[in-house]
Amino acid sequence: MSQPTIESILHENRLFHPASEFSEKAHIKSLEDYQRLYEKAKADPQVFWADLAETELHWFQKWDKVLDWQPPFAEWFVNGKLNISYNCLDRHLTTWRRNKAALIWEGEPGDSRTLTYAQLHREVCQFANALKHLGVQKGDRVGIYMPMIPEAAIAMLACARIGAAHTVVFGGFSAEALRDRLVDGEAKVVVTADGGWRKDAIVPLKEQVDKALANGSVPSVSAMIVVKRTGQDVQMQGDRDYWWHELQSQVSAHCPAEPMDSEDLLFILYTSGSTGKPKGVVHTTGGYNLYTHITTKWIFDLQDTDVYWCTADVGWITGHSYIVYGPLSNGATTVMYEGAPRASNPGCFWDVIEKHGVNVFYTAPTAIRAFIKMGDEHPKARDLSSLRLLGTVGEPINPESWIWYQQIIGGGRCPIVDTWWQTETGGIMITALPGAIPTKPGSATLPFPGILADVVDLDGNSVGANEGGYLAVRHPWPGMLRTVYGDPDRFRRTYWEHIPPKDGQYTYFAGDGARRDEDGYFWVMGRVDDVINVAGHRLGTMEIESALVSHPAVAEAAVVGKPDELKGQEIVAFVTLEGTYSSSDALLKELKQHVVQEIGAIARPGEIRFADALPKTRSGKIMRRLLRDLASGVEISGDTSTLEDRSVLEKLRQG
Ligand code: 6R9
Repeated sequence: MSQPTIESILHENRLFHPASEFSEKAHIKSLEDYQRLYEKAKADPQVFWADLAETELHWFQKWDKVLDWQPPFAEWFVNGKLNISYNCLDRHLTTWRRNKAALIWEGEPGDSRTLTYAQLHREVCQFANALKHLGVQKGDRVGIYMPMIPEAAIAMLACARIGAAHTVVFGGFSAEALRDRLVDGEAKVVVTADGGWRKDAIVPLKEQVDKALANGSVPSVSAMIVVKRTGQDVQMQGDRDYWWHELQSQVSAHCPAEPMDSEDLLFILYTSGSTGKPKGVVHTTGGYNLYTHITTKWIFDLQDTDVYWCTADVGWITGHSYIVYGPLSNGATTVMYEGAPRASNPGCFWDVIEKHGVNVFYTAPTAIRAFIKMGDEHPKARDLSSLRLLGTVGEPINPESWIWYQQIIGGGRCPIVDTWWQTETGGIMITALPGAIPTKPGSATLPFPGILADVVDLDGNSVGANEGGYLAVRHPWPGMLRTVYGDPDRFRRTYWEHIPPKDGQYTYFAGDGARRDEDGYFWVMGRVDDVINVAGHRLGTMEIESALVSHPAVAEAAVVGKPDELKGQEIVAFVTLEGTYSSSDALLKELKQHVVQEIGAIARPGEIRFADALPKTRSGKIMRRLLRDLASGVEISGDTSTLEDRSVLEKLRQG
């Protein structure tokens, strides 16, 4: 008998076709075009990727071998030489793009800057020389702990230019979280700022780095570089700390890009497990450059006149792949915004879209739900007519939020790409191609060409249509993580052994529950760790939450299981309400009944708790394991360093 999988209970039947005006101009124009690409890639992945590597990137030296697969370790474009900073900058300088805006930046207080490709190139070359001046060499690691300012991207590109690996730590993480990551990555230099703006307050970044480095606790770090952003007082330590602008003024703007081996380390990015220390996800140069380049081009359908905006933070993989590397490799104009959705300015995102005429907009369900809660009057008061394409990432998007995004932000005319991927995958894996693939609200739709995604049971067998199971990938792809930094065993255990290898065939285990419908569309049902087992039925979180969110009173919902003597587990739902509703017993009953109506009695929450806010990670994912402990009345265990706002948990505790 095969292992238990996950049951699917919610069905969504709406289907949206791309408009023909959109498809005609798109890179991939029809479902047939997509299918042709998909079949070609499936028949011979190596030829598919090699053709793209040849036409889309600049190589100093061509590879000898496309893929060397010693499962679970992959090498792509073996012995090829390239530099991702060259592909993102230098190659555009000999074209008309030289004076095109590469980066448009908006600060939270309303200041802004635009850097052309020529200007960005100059800044990057100078900072690369500054790093060299401080002794950074090819193969070293550099920590980046920055607000969302252009210098964050400049520092990343400068590291890549000289062959130093960066490890970006989200600017909202604590000094302890920063220290752990710097120690694990053995960083030689840390780049930071005096402070950064976040939700109308200044985050004292330099002070946090001082704490992280106190008492020699990170022996590898010999220098810190500080950008003056907020102008607040900071303590510069004479033999260790340098001002960014002073270094920049002392060095030359000439710095050729170092030819890197395709498999040289590009960056480490830490992703938190629910327990234990964070994993340093390792990405290398050639495969990552190609994968982020081509996914950006086809999924965001970038045209040369587009202004493209991804609202992620550079401390998250989405910022790495889809603010910095993917867009710049394509010669696009990428917007970077320092602010976050906040009550003091409920129209902040829409202002940026109007001001810069943003055409392609990529954000997260958590932001969409926050804006729904703030009210339609804010987007409606702005001119959003420049938008032609919308994207979402980070969590499953509830169908009702999808519809709001499509109607209120997209004016009913913009396709939505719901992009499923992970830090580990480097780039987007399952998504619509906007001119080609019809969309269904809540489904990430189909795999990107070259990605052999599947839904399997724990023996590795594909499950049938509409049966729930585990999201998995059957063949290596160029953007995949290469290992966990310093811990190849953990890499093997975490990703390649949940589904036992069979006859030398390794299957990548993503840790998400999913189903494929009769059209082959993927529906992600949430993290496998969050599955709730009610009387033998294994239920994903996404569907029950979506049923709750489809009630007009509900802004956000998170469901978890709590131990129950009879049923094994009982469903507990945490719910935040739309602005105009308030909690009552009648509403509570109504919500339970609503879930029963939408998906059936099996999913009826035993308990519903109203909350002001839900605990989330810095990238906006709901941290259900904390709610699970709360609901079960046990001490909260596991890592909480990635929690965005501790007071949310405190409030929930006090009930
Ligand atoms: C890019 C990113 C990865 C996890 C992933 C899944 C969830 C991301 C999603 C989605 C449903 C989508 N996830 N995108 N779930 N639909 N479109 O978010 O990376 O921070 O590593 O998180 O996020 O659970 O496994 P990361």
